[in-house]
Amino acid sequence: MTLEAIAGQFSLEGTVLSIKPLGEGFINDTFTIKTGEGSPDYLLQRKNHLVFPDVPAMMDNIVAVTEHIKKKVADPMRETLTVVDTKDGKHYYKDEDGNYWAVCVFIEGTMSYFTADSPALAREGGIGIGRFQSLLSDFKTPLAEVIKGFHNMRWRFVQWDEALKADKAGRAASLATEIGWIESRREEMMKFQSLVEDGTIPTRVSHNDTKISNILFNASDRSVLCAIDLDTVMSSTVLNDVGDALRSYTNTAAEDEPDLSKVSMSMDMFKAYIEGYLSEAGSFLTPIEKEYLAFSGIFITFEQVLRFLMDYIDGDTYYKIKYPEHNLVRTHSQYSLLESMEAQYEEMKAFVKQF
Ligand code: GN1
Ligand code: MG
Repeated sequence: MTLEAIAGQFSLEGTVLSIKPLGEGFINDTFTIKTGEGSPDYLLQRKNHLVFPDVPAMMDNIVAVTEHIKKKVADPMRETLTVVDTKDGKHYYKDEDGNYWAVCVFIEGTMSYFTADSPALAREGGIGIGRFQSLLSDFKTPLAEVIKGFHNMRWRFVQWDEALKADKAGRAASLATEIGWIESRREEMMKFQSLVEDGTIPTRVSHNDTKISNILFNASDRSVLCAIDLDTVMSSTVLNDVGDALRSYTNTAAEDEPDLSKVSMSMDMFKAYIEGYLSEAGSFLTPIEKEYLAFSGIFITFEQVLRFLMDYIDGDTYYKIKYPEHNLVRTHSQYSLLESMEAQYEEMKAFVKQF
């Protein structure tokens, strides 16, 4: 089926002029649909149903959450995503090959970034996620768990142990050092997981994939507009959002930078992100959540090292790769970031304490 025919399934305004690939998502394939003057442009996505086993439930989550946000903001068409239904009223289209497709309105006058180039941008990013969580703090509808145990370290270690045992690509023997990075931190990470499981750290609606490229900024003044890529919106802890954002905004290099001397955690970016975040979220966070803000960056960066390494061990089945060793390079790069965070942990904690 052509992209034009797929786009034709949705209730679009205007005439489709072109459909072109966009962006660098690791999971889904994204296209921009341009229409004529006077009608909006759109984003068309093929949702990866190997990663998201229940796309209809995921789309229900996204619609529920965005409708909730729309009721509260000044400009509902810009301050969150707008899902466009198919002509027969579904939030997705399933094609003849079993692929799932979804469309949302393209928001004009916005920018997105792959790395934070200034503390001001990091501060805005923090405001964006703090506001997102705050807008959803009274959201009561149960949300589907779109990916089982997404940031659940107990489950990640179950997968990890299985991956090592299966050793599908025959790579484990050559990875003793990297495997050691994971094992030496298992206990520390599980300790945090226990606090989530016993309710010490509360569960709230969170985004779960808050890297900077998943946030839109206004092109005019680089102020934050909204969080996009809502595929992983679920109940988890807000610390997962902060942690994943810290992993992204504070990194002085790209996530897959092969030159490890370029990779480190920027304390300036950390401070700016936390300041922005707490200006919105400070009012609803519990003291224990605040206490773990600095650790959240370490937790999610560790998880990312584990996930990239596990995918390499599995034979590169989850993340899209651009070259054969890509997942291993990502593993090393994220591990350098993790070590840099660990080295600056006391300073991070001391900064958060002032709030
Ligand atoms: C994926 O979907 P995307 O590209 O925004 C992944 C995140 C990882 C990220 C690493 C559903 O994000 O969890 O942190 O890659 N999303 C999923 O860049 O696994
Ligand atoms: Mg995503």
